Amino acid sequence: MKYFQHVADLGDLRQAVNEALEVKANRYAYKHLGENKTLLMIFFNSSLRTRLSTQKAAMNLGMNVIVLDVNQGAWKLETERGVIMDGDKPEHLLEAIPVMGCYCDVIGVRSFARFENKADDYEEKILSQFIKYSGRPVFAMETATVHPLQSFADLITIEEHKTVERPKVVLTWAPHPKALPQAVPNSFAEWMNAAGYDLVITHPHGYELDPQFVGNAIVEYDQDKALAGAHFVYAKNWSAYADPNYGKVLSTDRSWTITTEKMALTDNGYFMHCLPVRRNMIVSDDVIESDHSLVIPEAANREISAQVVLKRILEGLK
Ligand code: AN0
Ligand code: CP
Repeated sequence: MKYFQHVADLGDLRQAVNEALEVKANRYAYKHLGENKTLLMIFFNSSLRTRLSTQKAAMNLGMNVIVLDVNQGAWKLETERGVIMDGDKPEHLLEAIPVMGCYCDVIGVRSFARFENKADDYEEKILSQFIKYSGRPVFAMETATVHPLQSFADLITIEEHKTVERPKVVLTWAPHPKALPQAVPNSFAEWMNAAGYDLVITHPHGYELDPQFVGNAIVEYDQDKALAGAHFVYAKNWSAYADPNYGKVLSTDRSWTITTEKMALTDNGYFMHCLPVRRNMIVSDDVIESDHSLVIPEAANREISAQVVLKRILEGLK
């Protein structure tokens, strides 16, 4: 594997989940695979889980790791070609990327949607330049439109907890004070569709996601109806995708917050969220602290999803 952005990059998904469960049972079995190989993780945005879990995964494989926070200590980067660089940005991405490629064997990129230009975001302008100019395998650590390491970890978590072959999984929008990307819900929908689960997406009018990610999911605007009989409830806020409101907050309606009353509508369902989460906006204290909350197992599985991805990339280098 050379690039990791979409579920299809893994090939057979059943096989990938089995590989994840094997890695989880014996995570040091490949500790020589990454010897003398260097992972460079580039962060244009903040992170707790992605940074720690991906570094841990790389260390399990024997890799060396370099982490760069672009906004802390590096030169401020210009990303537009053709700009007269007489402003506050001393370096251009077009030099920075090949330079970064000189010092590593694999690159992970975190670069959120900027909400300045929908086409730039949905064409993955930043990630695609890393793919084009770094000369290295590149994987997404949440880019403008996707967060595949998270969705892979979520899939592993569901596989570990499901009690029926084809669970009902509900992706629900929940309120948040600031505009957040669509990357997490986009990928979650993509991966749940690929897994063949019974996927229902619920959100207020105006929060429709890009149809290429919604796929075969049922969209239900009544959250209570959507939650009925759910085995897994995946809450997440996102900003509007549809024009002319791209990147805007259209609602902060707290009747969409996941509470004990909402969870009572489900079939003894589990609560899921990628974290970080704002308590009592997205989810009540009681629900996130309940024995049916999977937020910590999901975070733990980030190490596993990253390790499978890095393992496959390293195998591709040989
Ligand atoms: C980010 C988001 O919603 O995409 C990262 C989630 C993993 N969340 C925030 O910026 C709070
Ligand atoms: N879930 C997730 O990716 O968390 P971080 O933003 O902390 O990496």
